Amino acid sequence: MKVFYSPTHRQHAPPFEIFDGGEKITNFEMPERVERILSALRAEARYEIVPPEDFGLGPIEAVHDRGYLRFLQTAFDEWLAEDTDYERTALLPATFPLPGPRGHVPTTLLGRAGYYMTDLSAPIVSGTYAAALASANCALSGAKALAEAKGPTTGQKPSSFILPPSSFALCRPPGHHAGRANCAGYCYINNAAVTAGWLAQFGPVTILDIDYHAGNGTQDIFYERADVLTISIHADPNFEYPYYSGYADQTGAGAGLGFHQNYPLALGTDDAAYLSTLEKAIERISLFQPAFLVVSAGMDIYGEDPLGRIRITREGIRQIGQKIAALNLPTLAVMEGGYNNEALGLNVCAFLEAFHYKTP
Ligand code: OKP
Ligand code: ZN
Repeated sequence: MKVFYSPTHRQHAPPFEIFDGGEKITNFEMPERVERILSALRAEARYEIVPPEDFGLGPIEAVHDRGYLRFLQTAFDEWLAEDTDYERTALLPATFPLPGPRGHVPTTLLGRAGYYMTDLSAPIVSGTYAAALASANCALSGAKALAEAKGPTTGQKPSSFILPPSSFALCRPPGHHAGRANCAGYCYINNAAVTAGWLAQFGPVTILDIDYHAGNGTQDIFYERADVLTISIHADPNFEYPYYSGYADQTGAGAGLGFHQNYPLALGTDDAAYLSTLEKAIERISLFQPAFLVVSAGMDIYGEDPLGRIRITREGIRQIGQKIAALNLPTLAVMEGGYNNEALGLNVCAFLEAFHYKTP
């Protein structure tokens, strides 16, 4: 299986995040995460680690607001250019707009920071934009590998393979909390959404988000679209971040009504309860009959995750992978969260196990 990875992620290493209650802590979303995954994958011969191709801004601008992307690109340097004497390592806003009409985008840096940054867990540092672009390119490269293997014009599966093609994008920073015009929760560019938007030119796409946290950015981006079915299984937002999105009654709007589905989970959910929820999600996907599946693969569902509060075991993660692979769709897994660095590599390997391309 091809794994798309770029060392550019290391340029994004925020020195802190502001946690619950305002505590300033070491950022959970650190470079070590993907370096650990990479070494676990390298230990198994069946993973081929390859660098991403550069897709340019086209596919990113197809799902993100241009003003927002421009802000991501220039905010840190603009900040450094300002004449102030306090230490500037990671940009965060201190003001936020109320929901409602967002007509005015302020021209000042701090005005735009509050406008485009919706919480305190997505600080912008000097290398954030470069790392976020490389991360999106990893996902797009993984998608291109699927589209090529599947044959974009005929839509036929290559007959010489037992399983449909699959690939893994070792993305960092993650993406599923990034909305059309905002960063949040360690996410800046929505890698899965960019990729699904790009794949949608070849046929209907499903994004299945199994990260512990609701994929609110993905929900936002495709909420009114019927060609991309978005599904998220996650901790109930009533008690967990991102709090305001991910509820079961949020099912899409306009042309997209019925094409978004949330499956909130109770505190302490175990393997059996999780797997029966996953069955329902899989039934919904089968009904939709997508040409491609993009999995937002967060490993923070793991019982020993420092941010997660459900109790999925590594064996459970393996079974989740098996059930998803049994859909028999060309599948791109995109890395999202997962913060138990010691366990992360083996958890990813367990998830990917059932997706291996088998030639007869
Ligand atoms: C990103 B991903 C809540 C603090 C929230 C942000 C979490 C972002 C998770 N106790 N901090 O979905 O893994
Ligand atoms: Zn998460």
